Amino acid sequence: MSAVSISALFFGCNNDEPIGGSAQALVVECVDPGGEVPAGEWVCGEEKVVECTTPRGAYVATIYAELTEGTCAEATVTVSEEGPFALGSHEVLVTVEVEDAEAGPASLCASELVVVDTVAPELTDRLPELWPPNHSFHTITVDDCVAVEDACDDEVEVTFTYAASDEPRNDTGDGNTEEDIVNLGCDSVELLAERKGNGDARVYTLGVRAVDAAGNVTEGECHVVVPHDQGGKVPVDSGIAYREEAPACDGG
Ligand SMILES: [Ca+2]
Ligand SMILES: [Ca+2]
Ligand SMILES: [Ca+2]
Repeated sequence: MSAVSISALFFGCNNDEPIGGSAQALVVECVDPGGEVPAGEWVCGEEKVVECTTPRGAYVATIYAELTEGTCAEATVTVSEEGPFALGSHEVLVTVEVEDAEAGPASLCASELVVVDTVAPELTDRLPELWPPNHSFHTITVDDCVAVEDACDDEVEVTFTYAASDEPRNDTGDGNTEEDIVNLGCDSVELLAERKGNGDARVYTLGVRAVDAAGNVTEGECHVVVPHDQGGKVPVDSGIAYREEAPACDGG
């Protein structure tokens, strides 16, 4: 009559820190009174500014803290936070506890750590294709059109700024439609799958603007191609024939 529970087989693997050298906890190195700190290292009491390297912030390896009395051999120093340190300002405190002393841990020093993101997002054109050229509308989102990378922010805001075509609205050999770019919004647009039968492929150009949490902006563009045929002919961007502006977008 014994029931064996196997519900505990799943044990919390929710560690989503990047694997590798950058994901390390902040460690405090004790320095005897009057001792030397390696050049260029962060010393407790000084402010430090670091670049954000993951969506969780920055990792800092070591802070050096100099004792005011006693020796490191008989003291234990600890740091108030191990990181990662999110974008913004942090006060890092170092406390010291001396072996066999009556008193408990005492505050030794404090430093301000400022995590900044100075690098704008990177955009990569995904170059989606519309096929067949049967004069039907396709909804293209910013995600369909462009890939965004930012070391610090994994929720970069990306919006369309304009949409353009390298073929006129209505020309020879492209059917007889007047509206080829419709419902241009902040994050999607509808584009007509058509091209001139006597042309070199239609290339729609979509202006995109990416803004990360720190306010760094990248302006770029991506392209949606309606090939001339499926024979592998390289699509030619013949330059902008006309262009529609996107509405102003919040935060964009
Ligand atoms: Ca950034
Ligand atoms: Ca047309
Ligand atoms: Ca063309």
